[in-house]
Amino acid sequence: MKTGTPTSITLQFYGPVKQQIDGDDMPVKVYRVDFGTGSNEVDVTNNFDVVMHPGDDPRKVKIVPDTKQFRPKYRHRLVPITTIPGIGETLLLCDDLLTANEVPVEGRDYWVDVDIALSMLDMGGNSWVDALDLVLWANTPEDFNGDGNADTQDLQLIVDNLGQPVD
Ligand SMILES: [Ca+2]
Ligand SMILES: [Ca+2]
Repeated sequence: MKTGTPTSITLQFYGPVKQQIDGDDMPVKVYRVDFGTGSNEVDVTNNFDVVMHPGDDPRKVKIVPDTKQFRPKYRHRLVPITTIPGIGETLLLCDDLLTANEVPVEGRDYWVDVDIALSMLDMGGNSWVDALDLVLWANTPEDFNGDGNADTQDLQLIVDNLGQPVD
């Protein structure tokens, strides 16, 4: 899946799911890896919160940024915890089963590429990434890729997308 900067990512399972322990513990791990190379994996689970059953759908688990956003220009790997977790972690289990045994959800990874939302780069708001946006950035640098610094990496994102229309 490729998308602009998402405000949340919702996983939908085949059947109802539940956390082993109710609470704010994350039953899904979130890792961030470099776009392209897929290397330098970092566990960023602590940057996110979980919302179980958004929209009252028992099959859904929503991952919402807490302190940080889904960082643009990174690939995110979401992994439901299906084996005995560490301290403070909780398994993601199937719910409403016809057996008394607890069964973890199927173990699989979900990959999400987070791209820059071009609308972020269109600082002038004329629906194009253009030279005006370079000028505006130079006057008021913005941090597009969410690394905490407004620097030449962010300026380069405008340069890389010059001439692109904004939806
Ligand atoms: Ca513009
Ligand atoms: Ca930046």
